[in-house]
Amino acid sequence: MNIQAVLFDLDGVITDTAEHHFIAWKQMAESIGITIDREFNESLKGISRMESLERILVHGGVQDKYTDEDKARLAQEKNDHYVSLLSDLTPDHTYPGIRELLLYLQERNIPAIVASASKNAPKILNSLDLTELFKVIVNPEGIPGKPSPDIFLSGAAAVGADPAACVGIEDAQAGIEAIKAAGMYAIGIGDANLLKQSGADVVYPSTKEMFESPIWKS
Ligand code: B16
Ligand code: MG
Repeated sequence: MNIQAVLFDLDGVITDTAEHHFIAWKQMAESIGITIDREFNESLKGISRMESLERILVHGGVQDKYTDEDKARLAQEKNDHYVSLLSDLTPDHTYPGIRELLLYLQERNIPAIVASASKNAPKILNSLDLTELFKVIVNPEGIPGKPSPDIFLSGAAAVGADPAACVGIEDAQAGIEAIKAAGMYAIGIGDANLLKQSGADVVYPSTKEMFESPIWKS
């Protein structure tokens, strides 16, 4: 495959912020009497902030109790807490093989793109000292979230790449579905059973094995 661009999910692929999201959502949920656990948190991976809040309200059986204004305030509270937890993030928190893969792509003039649902992506990339290695960071504002293909299609369009010649990398089922709906080759990171169900073309247990894969040389 002659790769024209590589699109990276952020949370769960470039670094591990799922735990930070979990701590912040758990505290917000508890403040309105809802308990969430790590298993439930799995269903929030790759899902936008407001959609995550909706899922938590449904989980607590209170989806009709809050106005749009209340929801905006709850999401803001969660995000303020989440951002405060991110202050300990350093380049050492980058997953193994990611910086090496980005340098490898840069040497070959293959654009690397961030296709994340997170509005905090620019902040996180700065903390990891990775901003310069990406050609484009897709702004998810106003774009339909994963599993819709839009975030990935928008990233490919920004560098004029043919989606069929793009590779997408994701840790979440919704993200793999989005990559496949965009017509791209999908690399999953994590649970092979789960991610293959969503259509992943290949799955690696971690980013370390992904970087060592012959896939980049083909
Ligand atoms: P924010 P990804 C996603 O990032 C996270 O997996 C998901 O848990 C989070 O709710 C979403 O970003 C929005 O993040 O609240 O920072 O805008 O996996 O698409 O990189
Ligand atoms: Mg992710």
